[in-house]
Amino acid sequence: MTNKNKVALITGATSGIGRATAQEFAKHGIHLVICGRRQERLDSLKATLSKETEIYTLNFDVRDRAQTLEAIAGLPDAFKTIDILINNAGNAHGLDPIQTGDLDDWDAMMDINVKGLLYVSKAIIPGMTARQSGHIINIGSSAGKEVYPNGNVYCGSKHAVLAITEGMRIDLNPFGIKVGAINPGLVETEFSEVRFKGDAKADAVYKGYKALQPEDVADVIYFAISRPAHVNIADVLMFCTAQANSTLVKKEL
Ligand code: NDP
Ligand code: 8X3
Repeated sequence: MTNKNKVALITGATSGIGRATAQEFAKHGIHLVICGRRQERLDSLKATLSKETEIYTLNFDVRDRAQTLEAIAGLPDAFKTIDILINNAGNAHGLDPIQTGDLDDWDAMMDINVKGLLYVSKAIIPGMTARQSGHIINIGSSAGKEVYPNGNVYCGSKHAVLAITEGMRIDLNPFGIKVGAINPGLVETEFSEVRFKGDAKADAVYKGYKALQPEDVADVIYFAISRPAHVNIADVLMFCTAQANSTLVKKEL
């Protein structure tokens, strides 16, 4: 199915999976609303991708409900009709046992990964239901299917993303809106730098094996949005070959 000239809004487009998805979508002529908090990165991505498609940047923090709703409501006419929503913004904050976990980390993960995804969706779904068309892809995680040691709250936030995805698919079914989740395992992005707050521990996470690259996930996202109208990719779990599950990764050190 051609998506040329459709409009996609991608949260977390300043880095990693979101940026790779913007790059992939641009190749196919999809018009893009790229979102994030780091304006200089949005500007530089816009400068590059404008050679291929129409780009609009939106700077907001998904934790801020009013800012999120206002930013999306204020989109110019050419970008207002969102056909495809990629709910990708999110991160892990910390990797601590529940008894010593940091409350600010917990707030960040629940506020960004769960509530932020809901705020963005709330701003966009009414347009989709009115038009009786649309496609929403939520970026979950293998951590949404399996809990691992010290993953407690991050895993909880991603389990919530999967439950919300299923709820969206049920409630939006009468409107013909597609909803699905793409759930990667380890992907080499800035994810671990954020999780470990710049600590050197982050360097070890992707050493000794070939992790998924953000482009690998973007490929699958594009595959999902380019199926025929009657096909909905509801749920994908993807790992790099070296990873068998959340705790078993074959490393050569
Ligand atoms: P990155 O850290 O590379 O990218 C995270 C993106 O989220 C950035 O663009 C960042 O933009 C945005 N973001 C973070 N917090 C906020 C906020 N408060 N408001 C708005 N935007 C925000 O990580 P990934 O690309 O790896 O992560 C993308 C998604 O993929 C996340 O949902 C993550 O949980 C999921 N995932 C990642 C895996 C991995 O191993 N890397 C595996 C499975 C799932 P900015 O800072 O500019 O606001
Ligand atoms: C990111 C993958 O294994 O670090 O969601 O939780 S993991």
